[in-house]
Amino acid sequence: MEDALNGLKLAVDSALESAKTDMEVEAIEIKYLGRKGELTAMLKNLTNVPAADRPVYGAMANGIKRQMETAISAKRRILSVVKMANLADTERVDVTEPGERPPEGHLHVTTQAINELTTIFEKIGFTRTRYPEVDWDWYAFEALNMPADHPARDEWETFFMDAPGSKKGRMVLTPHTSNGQIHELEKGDLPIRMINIAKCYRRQIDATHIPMFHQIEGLYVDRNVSITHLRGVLDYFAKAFFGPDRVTRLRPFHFRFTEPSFEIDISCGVCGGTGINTERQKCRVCKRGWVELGGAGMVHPNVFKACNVDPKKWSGLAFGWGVERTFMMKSGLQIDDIRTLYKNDLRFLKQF
Ligand code: FA5
Repeated sequence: MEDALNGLKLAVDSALESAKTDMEVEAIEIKYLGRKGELTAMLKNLTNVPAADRPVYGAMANGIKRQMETAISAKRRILSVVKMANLADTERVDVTEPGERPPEGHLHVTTQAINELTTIFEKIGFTRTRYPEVDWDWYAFEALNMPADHPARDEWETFFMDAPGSKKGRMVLTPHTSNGQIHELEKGDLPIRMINIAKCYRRQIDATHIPMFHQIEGLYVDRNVSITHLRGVLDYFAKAFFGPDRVTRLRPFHFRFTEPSFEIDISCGVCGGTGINTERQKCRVCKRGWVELGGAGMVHPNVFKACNVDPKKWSGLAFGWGVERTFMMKSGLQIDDIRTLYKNDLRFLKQF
């Protein structure tokens, strides 16, 4: 028994000697000291030893067991010290190596267009303002010379809010940015050079209409503002946004809040304003060399009066158009469905 115990101790010592990893040490521990281990089996066999000898062999076996445990712990400590000492080589981190870049998004095309429009108009002294996108009837219609029940309101296909009204009428989701004109004039801080870029809502959806879109509204009020100024501003914009060879034209139109009123056309970027394409056929993009941009005109005297501004002293020009449509008209981009902008298709959006 004594030899057998010493033999086991020697076997453990030599196995530990050659062990190089924690896993190997663990395997040795299980082999000799585990529940089915060799020393454990010997301890169980003590029952076969004559009763008189049992205390001596029992003490001897437990002594060997403790020695083995001590040797195993010592080996574990050594391995851990060696591991720490080698860490600098095995797990070295080069802090100067470039890191991994997380995927980076970019601004949506509409936001890009809004930023570009803002910069263009700021260069000629316009300031961007913000007005509510849920507003009172007074600002969206009434003060814009569209009294209640006037048929002109039908053109705006408005969403009305299911909310209590006030002295200023019902609440609406703004169908255009022209409400900004009234807010600005009511402040009475003249002269005015403002642009209002905001979301608009109409009950419309097809290839050229969406229920939520953006408009840019411009208002310039000063002494002796004339249609010449309007033409100048629009031509400046057309060249800055679309390119140096683009020009605008004004077509007589009717808006309740401007007099005279116009629709603004811009020369077509695809056929160069000729209406004929490179294959000598009718241009598929434009109407005879021109594409429609938006509306404009000289501020109606009734609008001034509604805001307590004297139309005999002050005159003004106003213009407004859709941001999405303007972006789509940019040279070289032939997007044939406005809804493409909001489908969240990254293959499309990543191009811009
Ligand atoms: C107006 O909204 C006038 N407030 C513009 C104006 C301002 C005239 C100042 C005079 C002075 P209109 O309804 O035509 O006008 O809309 C202007 C532009 O908004 C359109 O040319 C188009 O570019 C854009 N637009 C209108 N409805 C939609 C829609 N459902 N989806 C996308 N764009 C739209």
